[in-house]
Amino acid sequence: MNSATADGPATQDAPAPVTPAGGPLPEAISRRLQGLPAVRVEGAALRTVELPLVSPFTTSFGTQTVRHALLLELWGDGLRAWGECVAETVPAYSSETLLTARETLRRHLLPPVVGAPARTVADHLAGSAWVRGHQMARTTLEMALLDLAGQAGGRSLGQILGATRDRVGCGVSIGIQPSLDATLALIEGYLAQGYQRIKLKCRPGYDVALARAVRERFPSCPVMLDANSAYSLRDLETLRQLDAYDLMMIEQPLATDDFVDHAALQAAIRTPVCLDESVHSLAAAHTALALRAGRIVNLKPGRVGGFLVAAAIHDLCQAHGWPTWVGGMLETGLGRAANVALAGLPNNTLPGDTSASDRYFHADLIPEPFRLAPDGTLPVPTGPGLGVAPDPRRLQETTLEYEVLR
Ligand code: OSB
Ligand code: MG
Repeated sequence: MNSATADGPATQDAPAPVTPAGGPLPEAISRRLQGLPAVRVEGAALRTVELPLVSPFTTSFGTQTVRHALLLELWGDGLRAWGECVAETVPAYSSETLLTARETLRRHLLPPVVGAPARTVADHLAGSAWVRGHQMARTTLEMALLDLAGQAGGRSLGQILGATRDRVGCGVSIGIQPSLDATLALIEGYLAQGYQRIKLKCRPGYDVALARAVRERFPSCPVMLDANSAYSLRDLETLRQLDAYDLMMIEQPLATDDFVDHAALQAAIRTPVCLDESVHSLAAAHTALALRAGRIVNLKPGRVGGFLVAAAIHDLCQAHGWPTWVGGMLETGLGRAANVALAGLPNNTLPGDTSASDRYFHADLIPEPFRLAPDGTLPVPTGPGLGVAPDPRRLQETTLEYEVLR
């Protein structure tokens, strides 16, 4: 059945809700949700905030100077909860954008939740389980629901997800710089702050000389590269040359869907391949493991459709002996708090892209920014839910758009 609506062309009716909990959830997810109370969502608001970055961030697909983030605020039973969407303004890292995420949330993900009777997180999410893709939008809703239910039940996100440590080791992701000297100077500064590993963005033509220069200057520093899909197997000779520099790993050298090529590459080089973009679901993680398309997985909740799916991928990788670590998408303190909670899980044995607030912003959204300890760690938040909330004044200063949904 098709119907024309005021705010768009003919649209299909939404499929009947999947009941009662979207079919059987993977055990790794249902186990984590056990014991969380049902929650009522009385209202929701979407807001776009703008935070200037401390310095431009350049990857193989472009340069960012500000972080625009979509925040979801839910309230109910006297509580207020937050979700952060990691989609960017352009569909370069993934096919989602702030606009597709916003539209998916307001048209499809939020209507089954806002104003519904008290429900468990699983049952709230089941109302939109039919939505295909839009992982970043779905993660935003899941994050806010976990914050709400965590607050209602007195459990931190780390406890819900199964964190086993109270501090997590942190690395830092350095964008492509105008010169090698600029890169070396940045590395020196971050190492002095305590960061446990350095990730360098690379691209064809800015790779072997970069690795060589860094190795010469910092012989024993844990270093890795992130190509954001800039190579193909035609570049095998270049990628092979990187083996000489004792890199911890090379992240996402090939295209998102190139599992077979990643497997061929991993068989041809010594440097461990770490998958980022490729692992966009639990099934994709299965594919990567079965094909040996790498040896390490970067866990990003927004990319896989939620913190619970990310935790399930964590467990799967653990069972296969692949280390995992938690990536980042230049999150504000809200998303950072959630990422740090996920990073507390036991198989996250490598330092994550969970850097301190001042790596990204002069002023974060949360009143107490994340500060790096001299040993290169951040504390896993212990308060119920996310354990953090935005500072109202900072919200006001950074908000570009605000919309209440009822
Ligand atoms: O590929 O890991 C990536 C930031 C935006 C989009 C993609 C990536 C990144 C980073 C930054 O590398 C990680 C961070 O948040 O510090
Ligand atoms: Mg990456």
